[in-house]
Amino acid sequence: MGYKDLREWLTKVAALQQLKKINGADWDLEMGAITELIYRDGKGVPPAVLFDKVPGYPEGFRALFGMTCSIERMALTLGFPPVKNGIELVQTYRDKLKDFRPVAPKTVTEGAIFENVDRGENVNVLKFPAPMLHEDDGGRYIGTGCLVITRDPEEGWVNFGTYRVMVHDEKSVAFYISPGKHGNLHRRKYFEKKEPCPVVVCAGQDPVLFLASGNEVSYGLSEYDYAGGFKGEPIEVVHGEYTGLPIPASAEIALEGEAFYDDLKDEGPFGEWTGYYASGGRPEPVIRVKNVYFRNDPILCCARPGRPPSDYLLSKCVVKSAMIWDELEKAGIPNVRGVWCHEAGGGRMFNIVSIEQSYPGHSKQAGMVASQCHAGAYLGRFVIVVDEDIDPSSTFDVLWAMASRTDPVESIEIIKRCWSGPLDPRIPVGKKGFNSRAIIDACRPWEWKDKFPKVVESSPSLRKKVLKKWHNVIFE
Ligand SMILES: Cc1cc2nc3c(=O)[nH]c(=O)nc-3n(C[C@H](O)[C@H](O)[C@H](O)COP(=O)(O)O)c2cc1C
Ligand SMILES: [Mn+2]
Repeated sequence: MGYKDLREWLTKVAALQQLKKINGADWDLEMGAITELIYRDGKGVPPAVLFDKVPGYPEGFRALFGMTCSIERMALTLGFPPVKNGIELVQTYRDKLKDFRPVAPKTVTEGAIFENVDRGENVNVLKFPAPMLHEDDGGRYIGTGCLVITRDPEEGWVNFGTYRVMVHDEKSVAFYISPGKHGNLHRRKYFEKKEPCPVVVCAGQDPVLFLASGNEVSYGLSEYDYAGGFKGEPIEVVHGEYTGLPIPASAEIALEGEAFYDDLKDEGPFGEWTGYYASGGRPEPVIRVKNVYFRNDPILCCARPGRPPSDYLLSKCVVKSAMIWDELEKAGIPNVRGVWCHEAGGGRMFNIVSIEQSYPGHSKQAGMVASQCHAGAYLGRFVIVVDEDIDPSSTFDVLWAMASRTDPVESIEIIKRCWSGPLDPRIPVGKKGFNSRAIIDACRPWEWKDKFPKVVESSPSLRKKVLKKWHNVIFE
């Protein structure tokens, strides 16, 4: 792999000229708004943004946004050769998943994460510049680009997921995990037995861990093993003193503690990935923090969800696209030519699958599975299936196929009572849980696809001939 830890990774990102350092921005709304402006209004490839000299904090206590949110930074993170565009990155990721071999983590006795340890009375999670990200947030969020690590009390496997973590006070934080997520399933098992749920929030780490954490790795497979498979070597871990949970040895910041079933406090509202404050504020379990570990000059990893595009969405869309493609193939669906989860849908609500139609019902099958497989099921909305001549990552082409190849009464299938959750902006407050899906078959109808009107465009040979003669005039 091309880098050892987040710090080496940052050096490589600086060499790619994709690291922007900003000194003096305030944790209170400025870091968030600056990141939003860069990602929504900036020109060119948006950089990773490293904030330092945060007012009220020692120099060196930094916050990093937009880690993996460019094609080049993703390829670097995943150890891929340079690729041209998003769809090629999806293809490369999917190729990797085809004969994927997870690699279990390796326990080591020392790690940079133990450079500083605060225990008990000395715990103060606000010693890090946790940002107030959006104006209507219920508090400062120390966990957004984070890993929330838990162990299944019955099955023994370790999961981590990116679940938002809000600061209540110096020694307690809230964590919000949507129903059905693995961390939620683990937590429930402790809570049902009225036992404390041990948990570690890792709030700065190798970006490859963040990619594994924020996307749907299969139930029962530890994200450590998954990330190790991408790294091609075991992730080195140390074990927390209080929980025994594995923590990345080179992590920047880790909070260790436990949650109880009846210890709840309001969490949220929080600006969410759909672009809305949908889940509001509601009581959620509190983590009582027992120990804090951090490196010298620690880097807090952040993500700022909000109205798209935002600073982590591209990477989410690429990974989700590859995962859905992989699950389609594993479900036995042949001739998938591409998958793209559009950023406007937050990588979940507007997903496109392109296939080479091979038998009657093929397109419906692809759409149904894409809407219900593990990577595609949570909070989905639309799945659009297109023919192989449509680039699923080209919004224009997808809309053209929808506009011209569908007959709405025949082409749209609705599935009811699917997996959604409190973050769904279209479900009224108090009724959150299920939503419906539209599977839009925007392929030429199978029965007469060969007789479907011919597309009006110059033949490749005519294009080539004309381009050869007129290239300079056309593109001068
Ligand atoms: C930046 C970011 C923030 C996220 N915040 C949350 C969250 O607060 N709660 C949640 O349930 N999922 C959140 N997710 C989605 C989960 O990380 C994702 O569904 C992941 O697959 C969960 O891990 P699991 O599959 O092991 O449950 C977030 C993802 C990202 C990338
Ligand atoms: Mn998981």
